Order: sequence, then structure tokens, then C-alpha cells
Amino acid sequence: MSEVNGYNLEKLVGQFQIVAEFVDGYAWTKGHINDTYIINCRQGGSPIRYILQRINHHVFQQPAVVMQNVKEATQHLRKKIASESSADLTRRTMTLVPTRGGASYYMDSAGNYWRAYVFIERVKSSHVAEKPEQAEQVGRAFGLFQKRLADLPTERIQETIPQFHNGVLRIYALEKAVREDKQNRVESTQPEIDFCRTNRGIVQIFADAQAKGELPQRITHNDTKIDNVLLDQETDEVMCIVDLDTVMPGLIHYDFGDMVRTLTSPADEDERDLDKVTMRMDFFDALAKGYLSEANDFLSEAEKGYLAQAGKVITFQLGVRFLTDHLNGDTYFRVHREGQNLDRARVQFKLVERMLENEEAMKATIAALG
Ligand code: GN1
Ligand code: MG
Repeated sequence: MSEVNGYNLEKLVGQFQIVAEFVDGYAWTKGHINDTYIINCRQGGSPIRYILQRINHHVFQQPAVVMQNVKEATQHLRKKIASESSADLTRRTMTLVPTRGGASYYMDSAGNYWRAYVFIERVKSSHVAEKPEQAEQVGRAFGLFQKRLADLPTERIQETIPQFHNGVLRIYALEKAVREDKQNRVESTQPEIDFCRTNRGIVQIFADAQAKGELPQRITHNDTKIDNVLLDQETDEVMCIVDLDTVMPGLIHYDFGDMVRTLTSPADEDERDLDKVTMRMDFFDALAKGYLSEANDFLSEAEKGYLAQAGKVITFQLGVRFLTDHLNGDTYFRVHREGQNLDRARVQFKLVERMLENEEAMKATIAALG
């Protein structure tokens, strides 16, 4: 099919420097923000695939800046990875396909921003870690990712979503949504709103530390969920880190925290059976070991001192964002069923409780490794 969701994929693909014949394309629905299409082409009789994406320009209001960052980050990472080993480079880094005019994105007549990547073959990704070793590998991969980007001058990378991790503003946005109650959902979400109000101090932790000048800005990924790590189908080796849209200067803690969120819980992000939402400390220990095996060299003592709190901060903030979006009528995170953002929020809050229970144990692990 060349027409999907009202977009003519064949025509769009034709805008890029793809030297192959279009066969068909279909939507890949896992991301919450952008639209992703997998494109099947044929080149000299052999199949070849590409990723075509429409950038959500309501969320990313400056798509050109996003693409500039993606270009800088992919080029820098490619150089680094190539200098370590040249084997399998197209599976170890993301490769942007330029437009026919040489630009990194194409804007259609309706004002949509499109980009194309080479499809990375023979890899898999998942929502949940199955073994502690996977958590260790993912931790090491993001530690290495930060390390590789450490010498990319921060001024080359711009902020794509201003105040993305500003938890204080996230709480304001929630209170605004509660006041407006556009969808009449406040009454049925009172326990979740109360949870946010009781625990709102959590958003202050990094704001205060930053105000005191304790934590430096580094180039970070900002969406380190396990889904964004591609593993080799046969060997489980980490091949590539994807989703570079939120690569920005920030705190390493949000990267570490999002790994704690997605690697230690055995439940899906929108699991309805909250008894399934637990925190697996053996997975945390493995993650911390993997991450610090790369990051120990460049992190300060102050940064390490805050690692054990990172999970609850990012998880709480994401829960606040899901709840806010539920109250606003699901305008930010894509939903596939009614109430999905509320389910997502509930899972995050349950996980925050589990993280609070395990905080001392997490501190002990980090102290022993640091
Ligand atoms: C969003 O679109 P996706 O799935 O890559 C969100 C992240 C959240 C994540 C939760 C730009 O990422 O912040 O952590 O969902 N991205 C943006 O799954 O808001
Ligand atoms: Mg993302």
C-alpha cells in the first residue's frame, strides 16, 4: 500500500535519496509522539527497508532544530564508533537519509516534517527486561552513549523541548488541568491527584541541587526507556540506541532514572493489574553496575550521590504528565484505548512507591560501586 493514514508513502519516499523501488509501507504504532512508517523497497531484486517518520510538530515545535541535533549527534557517534571498530557500522548507529536536495528533512505542502532513516535489520527491542544481564547491558550502553557525546561541544546541541524535565512546571500544568477539568475527569482521578499533591516535593530535589550548582549539564539522551535500545536478534548484544529527538543538554540523572523506571519493573507502562508493578532490585543492581562501568570515569561525586533518587523523580514526573494529559483529553501522548493515560499514570505512581521503599538499598548499591 502506498496510501497509509492519508499519506502517500511512495511519493514521500521519492523525496529522499533512496535508490530503490518502493514496494509498500505500514505504520509502526509503538511510539507515543511521532508517526513511524516502515517502508519496504527493492533494489536490484533484493529487499531493503527504510524508516519514514513524521515529526509531531506540536510536541517538537522546532523540527528543524531537532534535525540539526540529530545530525550532529549521529555524525559524532558514527565517528566515535567507527574509530573503535568499523564492523557493522550501519547497525550500530542511526543513518539519516538526506532529501533529494540534501536536507535532513522534507516539509510537505500541509506543513508536515518528514525524515528517513536506514532501517536497522536483525534487531529486536522490548518494553520489559527479562534478565538482569539485559539491564546491565542497557545501563552500560547509555553510560557509553553519554561518554561518547561528552566531547561534543554543548553549544552544538540545542534544547528541543524547553523545560522538558522541569518538574515544578509539570506540577503547575497538572493543577491547571485540574482547575479546567475539560473532560470531567477530575472526580474519578481524585486519588491520583492527591498522590501528586502529597508527593510534589519530589520534583524539588533536582531543582534545588541545580540551584546550588551541584549538578552539571551534559549532553544526555532524555528518553532512555528500554524500548529505545536495539539488541541483536541472535546474540542479545546492544547494537544501537535510537530516538535521538530529545538529545539535549541536561542532567544525567534523568537518563539513569528512566532506566530504573523501565528496567526494574516487570510490568508494561500501561499495565492495569497494579500488583504486577514491582521493583526488582537484582535488575537495579545490574543496571547500576553496567551504567557505572562506563560513567564512573566522568561523573562527579555529587552526581553519583543523587543517582539513587533519580528513578523516583523521573517516574513521578512522567506520572504527572500522563495524568495531566488524561485530564486534558489525551492531546499529547497517543492512546489506543480510553483511559490509557490514566493507566499509565497509575503504573508510574505505584512504581514511585516501590522506589521509595527501596531507596536505601539503591543507595547502598551505588555506594558500593562508586
Ligand atoms: C514519549 O514518543 P516516545 O514513546 O519516544 C515521551 C517521553 C516519555 C515516553 C514514555 C517527547 O516518548 O518523554 O518518557 O513517551 N517523549 C516526549 O513512554 O514527550
Ligand atoms: Mg522518545
